[in-house]
Amino acid sequence: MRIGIVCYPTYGGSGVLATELGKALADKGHMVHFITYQQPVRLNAFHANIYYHEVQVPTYPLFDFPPYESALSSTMVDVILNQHLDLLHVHYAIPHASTAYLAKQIVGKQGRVVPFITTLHGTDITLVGKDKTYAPVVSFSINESDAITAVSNNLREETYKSFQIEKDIEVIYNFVDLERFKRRDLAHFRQAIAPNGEKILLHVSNFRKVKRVPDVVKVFQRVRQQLPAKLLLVGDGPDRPTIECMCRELHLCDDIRFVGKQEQLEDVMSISDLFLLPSEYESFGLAALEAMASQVPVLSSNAGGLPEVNIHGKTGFLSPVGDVAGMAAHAVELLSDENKLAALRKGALEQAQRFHISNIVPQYEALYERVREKA
Ligand code: GMT
Repeated sequence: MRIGIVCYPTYGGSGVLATELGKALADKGHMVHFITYQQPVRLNAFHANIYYHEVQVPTYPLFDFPPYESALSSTMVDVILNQHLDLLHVHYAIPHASTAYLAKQIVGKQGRVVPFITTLHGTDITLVGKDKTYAPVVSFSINESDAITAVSNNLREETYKSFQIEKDIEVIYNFVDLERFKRRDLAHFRQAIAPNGEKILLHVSNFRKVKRVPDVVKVFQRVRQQLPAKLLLVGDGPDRPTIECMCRELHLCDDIRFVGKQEQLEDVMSISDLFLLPSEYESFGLAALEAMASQVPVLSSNAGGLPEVNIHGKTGFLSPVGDVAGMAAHAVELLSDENKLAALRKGALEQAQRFHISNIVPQYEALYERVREKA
């Protein structure tokens, strides 16, 4: 098939998922056309079946806000017509679903029928999409999608609660490439981070409020009082300056490393003992899944779809949002007992296998076939 993928090209989970999906589809022989304003971060190697179309947004003195949506719709139209796309798959409803709707109408006038699939990822529904400034457009464009998917049962339910959706929303979970996120022995790397055999805790995010990164530091502070440990903070975002201040105030600078945005996430995962994800909300928690694939047990909140991924007592532990003391107690319990840690590491890998890329990508392909037949 000739598939157009529209996503945010940045480090966020929706862009990562969309890019990995496009790469997997290309490996299976489909022609994949990415349509974004920047090269997606994980689209970092040549592939004969992958094309990248950059959305150009011309500026003009009249525009306080250059009309990105119009530029995106026009680029979609151009790619649909010139690359003979069979369908569009847009990731993150805002503004991709409404721009796809517009592109579909435009090519329809020229006799081309191109269905579009909208995948809901999380904050496009639970945070931004709900905002009354966007809600009518989000609701309309989801309903106009030829198929809708959500990345967890929780997100599916949240979407039905927040919007008047008249269509079926199919759950297709996030996935992980177990070959890539395979735990490897990187003793030299581990030695560089934890030279005295300290335990390594890890957090990966975009440092937004919804991630509750201050909770990560508070949990680490409690753990550090009990045993020698290091904390790796991967990613970057608006809360990072606050977190840096917090580390200084708590005199934890020697034990906390900010490693910024990392492309070789699998290496960082391979040297870690525990993954912390105390989010206020998480539709799925792709980073937690990647940690589990690397045999890193997860201590997370029980918000949103996290209980569908992180199984309490098997792959890690769940705690109520903000329960820093509970999370720290679980961390100390695990890090002080090698047998328990080993059992959870095994459980984490077993659970990750359920979400193996080879189980999930065919679900998207089957959906594409159904949508194409109906169009
Ligand atoms: O986590 C973020 O803030 C990024 C966000 C995105 O849309 O890029 O991630 C969302 O989509 C991921 C992929 O489907 C999910 O695994 C994340 O749980 C979800 N984030 C939230 O719901 C907060």
